Amino acid sequence: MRIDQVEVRRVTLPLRFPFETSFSRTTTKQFLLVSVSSEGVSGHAECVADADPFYLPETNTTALHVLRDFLAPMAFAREIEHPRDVLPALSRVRGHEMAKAALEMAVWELWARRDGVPLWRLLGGRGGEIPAGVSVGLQRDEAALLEKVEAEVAAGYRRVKVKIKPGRDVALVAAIRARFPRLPLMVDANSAYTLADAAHLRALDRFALTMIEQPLGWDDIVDHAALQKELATPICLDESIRSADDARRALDLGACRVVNVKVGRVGGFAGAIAVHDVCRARGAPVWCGGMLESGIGRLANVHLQTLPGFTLPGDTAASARYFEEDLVDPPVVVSAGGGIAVPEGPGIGHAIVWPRVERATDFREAWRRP
Ligand code: OSB
Ligand code: MG
Repeated sequence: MRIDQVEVRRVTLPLRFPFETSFSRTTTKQFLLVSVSSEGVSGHAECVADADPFYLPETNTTALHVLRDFLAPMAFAREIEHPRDVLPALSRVRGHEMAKAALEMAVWELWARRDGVPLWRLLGGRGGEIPAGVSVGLQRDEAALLEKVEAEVAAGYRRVKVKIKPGRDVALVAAIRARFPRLPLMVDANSAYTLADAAHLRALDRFALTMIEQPLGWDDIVDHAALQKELATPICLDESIRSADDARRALDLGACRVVNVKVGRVGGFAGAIAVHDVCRARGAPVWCGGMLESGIGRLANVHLQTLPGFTLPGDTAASARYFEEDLVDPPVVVSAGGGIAVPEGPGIGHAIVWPRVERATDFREAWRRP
């Protein structure tokens, strides 16, 4: 297959509720939507870069630049035998995993549509249902946090993750645990601590958390290995894992016992499958993270987590938690039992509502194969 055209739109969607982490407070979701076409068939994928470089270094602007000036030309230059060949074909570009992933995932989506199969089939997963977990941002105070957790538990989510940062950690976790003694509960610090906080973080060990996500530096694995020796609670790495090699090094060094897989953070589906395989071979569970995606990226995450190593609920929640109106129809919904149905239709499996995409688009650019 040869790619005829790559089109990028910049899309802005208001979030129903601000999402606050240790590194920022987000009120609108702005992302690039990448579409690739070949012989009249198109595939679509959402880039998980943000407007700012506060989670990882890429931004929507760097992703646009790298896609236009490097990745699209490299992709045009090749005959693609299988979507798994796209990521290796882009390896001359160092880093920029989110930009690579958007292009790569769009090719997988195109391929699945062309073959008339759901993405999960192409990825090697299975149909049915996946368990849903939820990520709760920092709230105004303890009462607001407890109310939020209560609502998510009532909605059926099978595991709750709460964001923490220094000064807003141990006491909040103690309060949630007192109210929900058996809830599968974890915390995510988004790199808000240092190794000097080891004794403080050890205070979390008494709450039977399933894990603590990315407590230390966004690009660190060495300090995490030292911290894991001090903690009974398993460490899960997010930001630090940008390839299967990163996952191998982190697990072999003892820097974590669990890995959060975000397709966009590891260069696309091929990267995500490779991370999954490395972890599975080492007996380490993986789960699928989230980036406040619209339904397009959200459904890609649903398909990914049908692979067998995804043994824990991820951060894939219902569209309605984020958006008044999602870009896909039907939106992603969570059943009373906390399950998300895996689509059976071709590609991501739900229809993209193009008039809504057009209304939310403030910029677009397209490049054709020379
Ligand atoms: O660290 O997992 C994270 C959102 C944006 C950036 C980083 C993270 C998150 C989340 C939200 O935790 C997950 C979601 O609900 O999509
Ligand atoms: Mg995280």
